[in-house]
Amino acid sequence: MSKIILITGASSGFGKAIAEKFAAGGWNLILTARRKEKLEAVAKDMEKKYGVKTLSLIFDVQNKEAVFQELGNLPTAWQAIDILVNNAGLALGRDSFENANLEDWETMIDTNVKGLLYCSKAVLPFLIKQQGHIINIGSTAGKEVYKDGNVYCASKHAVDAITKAQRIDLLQYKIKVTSIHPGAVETDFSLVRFKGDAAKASAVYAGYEPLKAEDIADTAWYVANVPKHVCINDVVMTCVAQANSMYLHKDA
Ligand code: NDP
Ligand code: 8X3
Repeated sequence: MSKIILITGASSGFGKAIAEKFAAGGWNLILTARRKEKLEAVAKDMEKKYGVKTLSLIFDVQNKEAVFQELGNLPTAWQAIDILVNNAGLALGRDSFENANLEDWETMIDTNVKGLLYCSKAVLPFLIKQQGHIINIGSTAGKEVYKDGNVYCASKHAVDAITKAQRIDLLQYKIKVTSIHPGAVETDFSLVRFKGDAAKASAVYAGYEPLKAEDIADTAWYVANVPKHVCINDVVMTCVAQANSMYLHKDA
């Protein structure tokens, strides 16, 4: 029987690339996001290209009731989840502490931190049965704080801490817990961060070759396919132009 991966935030970027990587490997997919049309297009494409089964669930990870309703009551055939990828997340704004918008802060905390907690908790009974694997998508922003990154960085530091806590608390169930912390990757991330300002978003990736969503998918595939007794705890990955959150070399 095919394995099952549940990927949050699968309508674009890393989530979509991870869906394709695992579908190509024959895995069935549970895909979640808020944008129904985009998510269902990804699901259809995966079914058509790779002949895998998909289940698309439309909800906002910030909505506790919706998360538990959708993930806590999965159809029986979809409950045997082998991997949960907590990927749904975003940055909003890049402003100094005194200028930053409170609603942006709340949305980042509610999505990146509380959403990840709700999704993990909702599917934990299934993961325990399956001796499954949780892969949390952090960021280099979760390793070092950078100027004007305040609450986005804090939310990703929380992802790092939650990953460590899950690994400790879930040892008894033989659940693997891995975090992947990428540096700059060209996706819709900056477009969302800068609220649709395409010029500002593309400037983030100018003058160097950033990572691609497929690089993150390859890493997720790697950490998911090591031998049963091995758990990759923590992966920090950047493009060659980047050393960490602070040091990025752009060609003139
Ligand atoms: P994208 O904007 O392309 O993808 C974000 C995904 O998250 C979308 O599928 C979006 O779906 C989903 N999402 C966002 N908010 C919610 C919500 N409230 N409820 C449900 N789904 C939600 O960006 P990336 O692929 O780049 O980002 C994926 C993850 O990677 C994020 O956690 C981000 O912080 C992290 N990251 C990104 C880096 C980068 O440079 N790109 C580097 C390091 C980490 P929808 O809008 O349809 O709900
Ligand atoms: C996304 C990468 O550098 O914008 O997490 O924080 S960065």
